[in-house]
Amino acid sequence: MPRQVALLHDHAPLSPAQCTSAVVQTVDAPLSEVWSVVRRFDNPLPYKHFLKSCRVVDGDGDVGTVREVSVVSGLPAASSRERLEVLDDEHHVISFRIVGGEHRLANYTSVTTLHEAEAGSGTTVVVESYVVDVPPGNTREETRMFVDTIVRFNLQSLARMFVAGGKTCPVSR
Ligand code: A8S
Repeated sequence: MPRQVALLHDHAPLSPAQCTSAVVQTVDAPLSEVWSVVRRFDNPLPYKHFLKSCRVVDGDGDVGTVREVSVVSGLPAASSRERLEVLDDEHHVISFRIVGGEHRLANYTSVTTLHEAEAGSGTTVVVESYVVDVPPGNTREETRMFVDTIVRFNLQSLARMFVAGGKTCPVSR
């Protein structure tokens, strides 16, 4: 990872009660197209399939905007209230922080950055990192595995939006 990118995803200093990780996903589409999806803090449902609904409760999509999302059943969560912390259209950086809701991920902050795989390649590299408190009764490893799974699932869904004419592939076979 280039130094500039690594710095954006450096969540140190970390307390023993926190954990951090990052997921990297390539997307077979130009950066501008991927950014137009990722930058929409008010509309995460197209690629975050664990979410059932999203409602903006404050703001107009700029930094400071707060959204309330509800989560599909089967997860140890019902809802989350999230605040947009960074939206940088020039450097393709978006970051949000969880400020409330019914779930186990206290003090969650994520940073997502987009990069051109190679100049003019038409392929985008998405890097998403996070830091979160380790919930009571869980280990760091358990927490990392749980959150990595959600983030990886989201980024894989994002990548699938851009294959086969923009349609998500069916899961059945
Ligand atoms: C995101 C990332 C995460 C979302 C998690 C990790 C969450 O929406 C889900 C389950 C939970 O237990 C926590 O970018 C929470 O959305 C799907 C409700 C926050």
